[in-house]
Amino acid sequence: MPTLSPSAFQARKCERGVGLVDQMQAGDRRALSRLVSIVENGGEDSRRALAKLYQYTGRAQIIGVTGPPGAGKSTLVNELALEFRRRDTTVGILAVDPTSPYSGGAILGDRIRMQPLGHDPSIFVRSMASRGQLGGIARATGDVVKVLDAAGFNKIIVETIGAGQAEVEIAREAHTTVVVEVPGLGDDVQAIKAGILEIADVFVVNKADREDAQKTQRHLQAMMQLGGAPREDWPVPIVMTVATKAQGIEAVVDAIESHLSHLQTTGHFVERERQRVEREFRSILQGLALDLVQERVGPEQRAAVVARIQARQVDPYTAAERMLADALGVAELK
Ligand SMILES: Nc1nc2c(ncn2[C@@H]2O[C@H](COP(=O)(O)OP(=O)(O)OP(=O)(O)O)[C@@H](O)[C@H]2O)c(=O)[nH]1
Ligand SMILES: [Mg+2]
Repeated sequence: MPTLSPSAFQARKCERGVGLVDQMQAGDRRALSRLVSIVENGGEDSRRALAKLYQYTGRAQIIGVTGPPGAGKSTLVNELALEFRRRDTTVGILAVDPTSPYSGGAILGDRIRMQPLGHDPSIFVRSMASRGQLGGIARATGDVVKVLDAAGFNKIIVETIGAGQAEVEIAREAHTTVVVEVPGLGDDVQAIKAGILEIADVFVVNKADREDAQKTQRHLQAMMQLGGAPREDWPVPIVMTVATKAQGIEAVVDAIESHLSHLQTTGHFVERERQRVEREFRSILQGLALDLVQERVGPEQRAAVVARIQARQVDPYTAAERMLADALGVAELK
């Protein structure tokens, strides 16, 4: 068998990624799964596939579902998906792995819990397996969302645990963020993370079958009143649910749909999209610049510069400018 040179091998793989986009557009589910994996792994294959499918994106409503561990997010997402299907809406679901990549328990848990959806071709479920490097998960999640968007799913639900920076970043990418709270996490206002108010478009108090659910609802109301005028003129609704009994689910879906119409009729939708596209373009530019430097400046040379910065022989601003200029083959950046 003739062996391919690394670059020819690379080229063939890329072509395959691009060909998969056509197959996916034609409704091929396996092509969709493969594309999701390619994009999750990142790199050149992923970039090419994304470049090809980008033209088909921008149609789905992206819904973030976040909240503390064990709040019932997956149970809720499962029910939301079923309700969307009853309304003839197709749904892609991404569960961002809340645990370390070594345990695998939560991933399996999510798969099993979401299994009833697995047989419906209008629902696609995927768990993001690994946290990867810092910030990597946010990048990978955004890219997989694009694949699902291009595949034509009307709603894309992304489940994350509302704690770290990556989750906040993912929430910023969503059109509508649902924050799930549960009763009994503590009675003081501090127990509900302050940052959560900034990202919530819909509050869900899940496990409303438990004592103190009303108290949690009152807390959220009080916090929002303290927060002043509603952001984007949207009064954030609080919906009580018992996800395990499918109670309150219709009200959550109604709230998600109302939020979308609100964004659209007020012009906030277009503005959010503009900000998102700009952020994304900037981060792609940054990534490319970094890749370029890493390709053209060897690791020893980069390490030497880091050592000189550490020894205060050069400042990092000047060093970065010089290194980028070197990589670009120009005498000076400005
Ligand atoms: N009593 C009660 N239990 C619920 C409710 N919703 C979910 N649960 C239970 O809470 C537990 C956690 O549910 P999950 O849906 O896995 O919660 P999660 O937020 O996705 O969990 P992580 O992804 O691990 O953070 C499960 O045992 C559910 O059966 C509810 O409304 N009431
Ligand atoms: Mg979960």
